[in-house]
Amino acid sequence: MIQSCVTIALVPEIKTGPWIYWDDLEAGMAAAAELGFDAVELFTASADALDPDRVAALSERYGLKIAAVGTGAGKVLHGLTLTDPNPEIRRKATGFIRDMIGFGARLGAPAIIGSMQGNATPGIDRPQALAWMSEGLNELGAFAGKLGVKLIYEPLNRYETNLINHLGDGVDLLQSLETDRVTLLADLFHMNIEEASIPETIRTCATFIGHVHFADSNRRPVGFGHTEMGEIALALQEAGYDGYVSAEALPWPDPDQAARQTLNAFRHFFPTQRPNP
Ligand SMILES: [Mn+2]
Repeated sequence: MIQSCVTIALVPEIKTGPWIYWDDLEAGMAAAAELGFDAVELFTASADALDPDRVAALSERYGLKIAAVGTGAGKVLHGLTLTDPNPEIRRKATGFIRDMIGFGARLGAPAIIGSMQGNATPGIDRPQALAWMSEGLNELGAFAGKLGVKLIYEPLNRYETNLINHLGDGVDLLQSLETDRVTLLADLFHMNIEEASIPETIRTCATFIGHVHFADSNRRPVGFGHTEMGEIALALQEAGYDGYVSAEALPWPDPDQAARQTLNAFRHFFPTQRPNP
């Protein structure tokens, strides 16, 4: 069953970004539940920014699952990536993500590695950077497995990383790992920039896709851009994808309308996916 999800950003230092609800966990969850979302995805400053018991209690109260937790704050706030040439920084990046995996696992939620994958920086060749990333993913994937959760790796568009920009290359990377606990994130905004055909790529890579970021061509909520979502939604359903489609989209024109637009789009494109439509 494909389920609907909406993002909540809880990092005070970050004022703009592709998240629908902002700053107040309970208000965001109450609004998401009121509209009828199945789950929320959380973007927090660190693993100890929220008490997992409190999140679990809110999850229970509002009937919302925790779909995933983002790790991007490790890069944005602390400059940590898995591919930094400095081994001390790579070690800290791994530790930051390890803690986030632990936090998510308390809620049954996988952690997402997006911007913390970093880049092949000047002077470092891409194979070396990919080797460092594989090292990190192997260690972190095994750790996630021990805690009973998956780890989600997200290919990003060329303006955000020079490592993996296509889902197909993400599949090759995953197949080269020692761990089988890592899945791919299909972010429809990144894919709109990079893939020749989003539906075709979804069909080819379907068994590796563990999470979907649901956004239009311009990162606005689905329906506010020019991505042809019908074929994409069909490809996900025909491929038997049974995870979340999570609105990692700009809060345009405002969080409430962005959330409504997303849920309307979800119900339109995935009409048979909800038990109680
Ligand atoms: Mn994303």
